[in-house]
Amino acid sequence: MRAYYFDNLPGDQRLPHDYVPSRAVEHEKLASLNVLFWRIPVEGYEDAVNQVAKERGYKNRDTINVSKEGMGDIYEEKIRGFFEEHMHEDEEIRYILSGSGFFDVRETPSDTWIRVAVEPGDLLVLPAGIYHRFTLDEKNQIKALRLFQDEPKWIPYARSGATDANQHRVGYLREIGVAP
Ligand code: KMT
Ligand code: NI
Repeated sequence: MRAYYFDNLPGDQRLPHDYVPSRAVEHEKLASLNVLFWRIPVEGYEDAVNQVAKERGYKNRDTINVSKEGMGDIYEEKIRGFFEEHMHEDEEIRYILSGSGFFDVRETPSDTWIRVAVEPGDLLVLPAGIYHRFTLDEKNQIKALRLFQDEPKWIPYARSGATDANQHRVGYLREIGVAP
């Protein structure tokens, strides 16, 4: 996983959008936004992923294959949807099995995008309430385990005045010390 500030230039979302020179983002910065990260080699990943799942109470999982082949007719629509800025009322937990892509997360309070480039072996946890989006990169394929605590709740809430007031959003801002 590599994280850096998104350059905000227009153009294909699948391009890196890295400043020149790159403006790297340290793992400590991500930690201060409550974004968690583990490296677990894919070869024999089961035990280590099970251990994290046990510690954090992730009882359910499935696999998602984001690619034209994996999704068929809904592919373009899904790609657009993933890239619309949104939040969830639960954590978004992804363990990358193959392929690669970009999770963009909002740094708060600056409201700037941080781009997190993920690759196989990365386990990323986005906290409930964080504004984020996802895109494939130019390789156009990613396969990931999606973990969740109880019943999967995939509802994306597009950023709006309503999500700014959502209790999970407000709770998140309190947790990272941005709201009183
Ligand atoms: C999501 O919710 O944005 C996704 O599941 C993206 C694909 S998982 C790498
Ligand atoms: Ni999401």
